[in-house]
Formats: sequence, C-alpha cells, structure tokens
Amino acid sequence: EMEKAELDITGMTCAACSNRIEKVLNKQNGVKVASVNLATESASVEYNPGLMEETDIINRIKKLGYGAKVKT
Ligand code: 9UX
Repeated sequence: EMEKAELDITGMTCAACSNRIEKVLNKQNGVKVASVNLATESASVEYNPGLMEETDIINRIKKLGYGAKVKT
C-alpha cells in the first residue's frame, strides 16, 4: 500500500527547479509518483513505505539544495 507525503519546499525560484526535483524524486526506487508545484512551493509524493521513509524523500530534496519539511 502506498503512502502520500505532503511537503513544503523552499528555495525554488524557477520552473526548472521544480522540474528537477520532480524528476529526481520520480527516479527513486520506492516513489510511485511525485508532483512538485512551484507556485504553492509544495510537493506531493506517493511512495511505498516498505522501500523508503518520508525522511528519505526530504533528505533527497535537501541534497539538491532546497529546503523540505512535512506540511503542517
Ligand atoms: Mo532556475 Mo532553480 O535558473 O535552482 S533552476 S532558479
């Protein structure tokens, strides 16, 4: 069963940023589908909790140089 992570992302200033994050996330083993929205500075990621954790997604985004945290 998939879980969904709803994240706030900071540091995106153009559409290439959001596209880059989206592409990287969608390549991760365990991610079913990731959608990154520049306008709302957020990401929605459906993932398999048997293969990865929410923190893995957040850390992957941070590794690209952006801020990421669970939406509250
Ligand atoms: Mo656009 Mo984002 O030139 O790091 S790709 S600002």
